[in-house]
Amino acid sequence: MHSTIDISPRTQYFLDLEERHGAHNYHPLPVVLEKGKGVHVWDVDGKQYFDFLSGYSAVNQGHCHPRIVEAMVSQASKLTLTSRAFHNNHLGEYEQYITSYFGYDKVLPMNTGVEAVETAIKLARRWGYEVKGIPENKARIIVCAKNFHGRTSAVVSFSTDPSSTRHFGPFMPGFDVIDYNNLPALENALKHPHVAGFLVEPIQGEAGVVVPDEGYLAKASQYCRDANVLFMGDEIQTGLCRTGRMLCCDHEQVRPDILLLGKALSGGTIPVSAVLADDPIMMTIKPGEHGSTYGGNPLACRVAMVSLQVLKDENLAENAEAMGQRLRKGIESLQSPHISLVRGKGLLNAIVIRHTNPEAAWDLCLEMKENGLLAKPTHGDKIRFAPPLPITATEMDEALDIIGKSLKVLD
Ligand code: IF1
Repeated sequence: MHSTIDISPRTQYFLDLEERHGAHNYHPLPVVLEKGKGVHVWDVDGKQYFDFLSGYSAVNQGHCHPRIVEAMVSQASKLTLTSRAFHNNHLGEYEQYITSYFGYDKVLPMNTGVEAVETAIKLARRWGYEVKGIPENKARIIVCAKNFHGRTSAVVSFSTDPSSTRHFGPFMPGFDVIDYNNLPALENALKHPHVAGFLVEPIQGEAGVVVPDEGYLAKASQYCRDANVLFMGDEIQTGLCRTGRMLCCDHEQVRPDILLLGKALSGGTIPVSAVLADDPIMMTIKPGEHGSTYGGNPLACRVAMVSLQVLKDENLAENAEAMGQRLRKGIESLQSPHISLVRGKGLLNAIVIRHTNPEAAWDLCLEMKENGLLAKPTHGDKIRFAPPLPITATEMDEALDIIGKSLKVLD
């Protein structure tokens, strides 16, 4: 049975504007949001929802966190952008703060996640030529099948998802694709003498929250060390307390040689990303060889510092761990015939829908929307459940009730 969705005139008005004037590069749920606070968002008709997507893990601290908004507003009325042609009074303090927060020598500030990925690729290659001694233009980077690292032409060059690559060629060479969570495949790929780095998501988000076997990350980083190859941890989605630890790599005491952060680095306010590495890697890039107009702007520095401080002050990793267990236990106790499994770590989770109807996951998301919870399918039959990290036990139980009630639409 299909869920019956009623679209109000006010909602329809906004849908029509986007249909007519915007590129059709997304297929959003038919809901128009106007307000966000903590774990909740409200649509243009004033209806309240649990946000179980969190801007794809950009809103870990909760929507419009007062301390983050306060930092943004106060800095926005003082100085927002100097460019890196000049210094500003927040960049140095932010650099000191974030490098000691994560334990690295240096940080290179960028804006979007994919810019951090592009920066890491250039950094690994530069280190490969100038430190490892790889012959010019021969550097290779190992990546995993079903990866998602962003949508620039270079980064989709190593995507295995046709919807990311079809008719976007020609692609950038120099990448070797191996199966995720497959140590022999990595060991074999590392035999190539020209490998500079191994770029990996500690949990594959877009692929449907694919959690590798216990020990995979630790072994993979050991193999990289043995092969003098940089372990490049893409924590843009898994980092910043989302999986129950400050970094997902912390679950296995892995310290990436190059650490990539984004999304919740700004608490979902403005795009802020960062690449962290030690001097032997970071100092291979000389003045004028990489950067961006907005990278390291004082507004982003203020927002990022407070966003990071909030994660610690509010013990959001611990809460994500506890509420993630509550979520997975709660889903399992539903014993729904329509859910083949629930998987994840901390508050990065997904359910896999079992149903003859290929639209089942979408229909369930429409029904959950009607019942006050927003989530979206990824790759057809998986639905990601990733609420903001401050969610309380009471709110989680309320959300589980909505999920349980909505599953009836698949009967
Ligand atoms: C969209 C999901 C997609 C990322 C990892 C880098 C980036 C992302 C591990 C690039 C971005 C976003 C992109 C966004 C939806 C979301 C996403 F995986 F989170 F679900 F697409 F796959 N590394 N992920 O997850 O960061 O340049 O976007 O700031 O494209 O709709 P960005």
